[in-house]
Amino acid sequence: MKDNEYKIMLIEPPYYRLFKDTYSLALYPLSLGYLAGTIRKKTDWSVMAYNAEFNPPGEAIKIRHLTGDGHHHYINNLRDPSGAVWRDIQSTIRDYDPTVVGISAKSQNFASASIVARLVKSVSRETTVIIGGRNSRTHNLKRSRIVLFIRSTVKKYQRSKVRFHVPF
Ligand code: B12
Repeated sequence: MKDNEYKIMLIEPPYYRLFKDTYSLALYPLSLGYLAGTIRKKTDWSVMAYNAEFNPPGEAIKIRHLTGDGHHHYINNLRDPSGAVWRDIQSTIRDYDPTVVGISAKSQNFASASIVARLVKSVSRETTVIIGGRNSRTHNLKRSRIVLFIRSTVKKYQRSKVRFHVPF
């Protein structure tokens, strides 16, 4: 870790983008906005909110694609973490070089969130990974070696005054 330089990267994992690289969430993820705002207000950490579900130019999502070829793309992307979408995400993580990564997990993107966590660890094993969000508790994260819960992270980085309100 670099001296006195704490950086947190908040990631919205890809979901529709795994069906087709030009499918996109062309919106600022509200969860990351709230978290980034709180971190900026209460700490001196640098924060980057990274919407990995966004990849311009976007195009309208077609149900026919989601249930046809798109579904195969989705499955293949989950099976092969060396695909273009993952390489793009990995290089963004590498460029920012975060101390901590927070990943926002929902039911639909949980498998993707797990791959993103592994990508973080492939860039640097030193980086702490936190998974939070709507559905982070319904999966058995305790057994996962890549995940440290927010509580232990807050303890570890207590001097940075990071505080999150997560209902564990
Ligand atoms: C707005 C919304 C959308 C918007 C998003 C707009 C945007 N700019 O972000 C749109 C319309 C795009 C959308 C789409 C979808 N959505 Co939606 N959406 C919502 C909704 C109504 C609010 C989410 C929100 O922004 N809340 C406000 C933020 C501030 O709260 P939050 O996300 O919960 O985040 C807080 C905590 O969870 C936590 N947190 C979140 N991430 C992290 C990460 C870390 C590290 C930590 C520590 C904490 C943390 O801290 C945040 C701040 O307090 C919820 C229902 C709800 N009432 O929550 C459904 C919901 C999240 N959506 C859902 C679904 C299924 C979808 C779609 C798959 C629907 C579809 N079939 O297409 C798509 C997926 C899109 C995608 N690309 O991934 C489900 C997810 C199911 C689940 N339990 O996980 C929900 C819960 C609705 C439901 N009850 O079914 N959605």
